Amino acid sequence: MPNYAILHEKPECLYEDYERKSELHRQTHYCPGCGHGIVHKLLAEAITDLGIQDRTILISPVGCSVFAYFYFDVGNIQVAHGRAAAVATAVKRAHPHAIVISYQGDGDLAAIGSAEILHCANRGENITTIFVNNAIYGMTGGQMAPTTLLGQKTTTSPTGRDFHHDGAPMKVGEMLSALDGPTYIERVSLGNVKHIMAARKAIRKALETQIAGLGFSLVEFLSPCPTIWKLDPVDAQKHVHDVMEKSFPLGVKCDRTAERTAPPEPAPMTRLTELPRILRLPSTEPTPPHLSEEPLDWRIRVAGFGGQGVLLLGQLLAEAGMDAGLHVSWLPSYGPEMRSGTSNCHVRLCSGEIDSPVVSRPNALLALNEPSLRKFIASVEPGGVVIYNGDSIPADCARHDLRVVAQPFAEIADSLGSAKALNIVMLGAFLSLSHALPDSPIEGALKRLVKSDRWLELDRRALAVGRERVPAEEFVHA
Ligand SMILES: Cc1ncc(C[n+]2csc(CCOP(=O)(O)OP(=O)(O)O)c2C)c(N)n1
Ligand code: SF4
Repeated sequence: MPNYAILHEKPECLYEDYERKSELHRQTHYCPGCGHGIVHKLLAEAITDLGIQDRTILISPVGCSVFAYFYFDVGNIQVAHGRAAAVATAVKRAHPHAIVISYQGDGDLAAIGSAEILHCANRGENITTIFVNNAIYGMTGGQMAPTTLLGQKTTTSPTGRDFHHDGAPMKVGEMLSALDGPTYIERVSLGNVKHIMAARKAIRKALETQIAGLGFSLVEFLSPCPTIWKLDPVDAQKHVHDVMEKSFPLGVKCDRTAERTAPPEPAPMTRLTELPRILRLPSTEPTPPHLSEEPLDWRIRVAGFGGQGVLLLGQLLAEAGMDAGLHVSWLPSYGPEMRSGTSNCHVRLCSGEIDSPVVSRPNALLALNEPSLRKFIASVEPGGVVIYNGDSIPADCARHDLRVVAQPFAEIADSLGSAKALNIVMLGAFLSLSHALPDSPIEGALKRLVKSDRWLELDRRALAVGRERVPAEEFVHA
């Protein structure tokens, strides 16, 4: 009997139960013998052992590893194909103390995301990239990747990759190391146990590089994809060792850790709530509600047709909110048409930090037309505000738990000089009803965003009329 115990235990950093599928709580979605599973384990162990689980943010784009967030018990962001390095940059800059890891396949990193990774590495962003090179697009069924080997058959190179037609396999590790920006890049392999142990060390070194603030690190894994290669797991691993390692030499491609130093600690950001906001408002105005003790959290959806000024209305709210010292976000969403397509935007005005710019449960809806009212009214939070450009709310949309104002705002705007000022009349109505913002930041935002004097004058009148038409205390239940 051996005098040691074999432990099958997961690193803390992996969830105990994977909730992706109710019937498969202990199983990942990876094929048997897939390299992603091994890389996940090595990465999870390193995160746990280095004690960084609570501050790790894993960025996974599209590819077979798209479900990484079901497995890693860390902060997770799932991003569009190829965009991991760009998102990782943003996250790291916004949260310098987080450990930010982008986890990317070769299709993702070396094809669609090649520009992102190149510039991220060149800027020396202090992030770590886990690059899983299986020489193929796995998730989409086996198309040729930039790293596909010469002669390798794929669905898009059925007779084998041909140098004269398709160029040479891209050596990402060497290519990025030729830049001065990166600090540490190593190519490792999952081709046998000895190499897996070396890969284990490389992940740790890459993460330690980031923890020490020394800049960009990347580990490239030569990784088996038995399913698409049409090999059994053992032969696929052998293929990594016997074939892939010949085309992609293993080893450290650059290690500048000894010559790099961490930049000075970033100064803590002044929180907007700590700014002397009262100085920024005329002293004659009453203290607006957002400066009172009450936390403020306006989640506003503005919706209508393109050309109705939907986005400008949202921008005015966000700009004015910013001037009033609030945390704000403005997220436009529109179709490809320049005119008459649907258009809407999400606006948040908060006294605290904003968790997400997406407003899926608004407490205010400004609907500039009927289709938008129909589309969004059900999502408004009970007690929320609805301002609707129409004589009355259609009976089948009625809700009795909302504060609703329905008026022919376009006609009102038309009587002032142009139906196009509809958005500003509605803004006035909303401000009057909600007290969301005081006058002076709104005037400042109007002056900045409305460039022509003629329109500025008209919009000022439209704002005033909108306020008058909806006195603060007046509202109806639809
Ligand atoms: C913008 C965009 N283009 C194309 C796709 C289709 N697509 C999904 S995954 C993938 C390639 C995945 O290959 P790789 O990054 O090597 O990861 P693997 O699946 O091999 O792990 C492609 C082309 C997509 N999802 N989004
Ligand atoms: S297709 Fe390939 S990369 Fe994707 S899970 Fe299966 S073995 Fe892994």
